Amino acid sequence: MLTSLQQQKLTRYFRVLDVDDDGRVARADYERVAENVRALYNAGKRSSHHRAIADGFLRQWEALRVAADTDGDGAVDLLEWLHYWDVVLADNALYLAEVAGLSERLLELFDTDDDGVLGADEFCNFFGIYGLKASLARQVFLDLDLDGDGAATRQELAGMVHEFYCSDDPAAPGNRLFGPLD
Ligand SMILES: [Ca+2]
Ligand SMILES: [Ca+2]
Ligand SMILES: [Ca+2]
Repeated sequence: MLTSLQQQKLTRYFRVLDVDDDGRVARADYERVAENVRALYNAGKRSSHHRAIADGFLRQWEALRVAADTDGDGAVDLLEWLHYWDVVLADNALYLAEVAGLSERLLELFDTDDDGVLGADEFCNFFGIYGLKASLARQVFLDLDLDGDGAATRQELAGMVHEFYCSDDPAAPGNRLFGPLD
């Protein structure tokens, strides 16, 4: 069973992924994010780099669709999404794969200066591809950067992701990984 804090956090995450704001997470949302990442990297529309980015996002979408679109209508609605996470968070192996995947993906996509950590500007890019404001990203980053060194390491990211999914402490900074809760 998801706690009410987990439901709030996962609902926030759902709203972030629903880039076109139609109340469902679907292929079109992932395509839009892939396009934003392409623009961020300034990759040409037909370049192999663009293909690799787009393919990566479409693979993610396919995996989510197969696992979470239980009524088979080609989109994941909020109830399907919450049910999916209820299952994943109750299964240690599934959970570990998700968490490792998310923090690795954040570094892989956004550590553009290749120093192995996410800086504030890189974190802003992460929010940016979902159409979220840089000012919000900076505020969240300050919050997450507990030791104040201006960088989020792989280990810190994994900790935030873990707090995001699992913490039941309303004050845990990782709760706001995808922005403030309503
Ligand atoms: Ca959508
Ligand atoms: Ca569905
Ligand atoms: Ca970096």
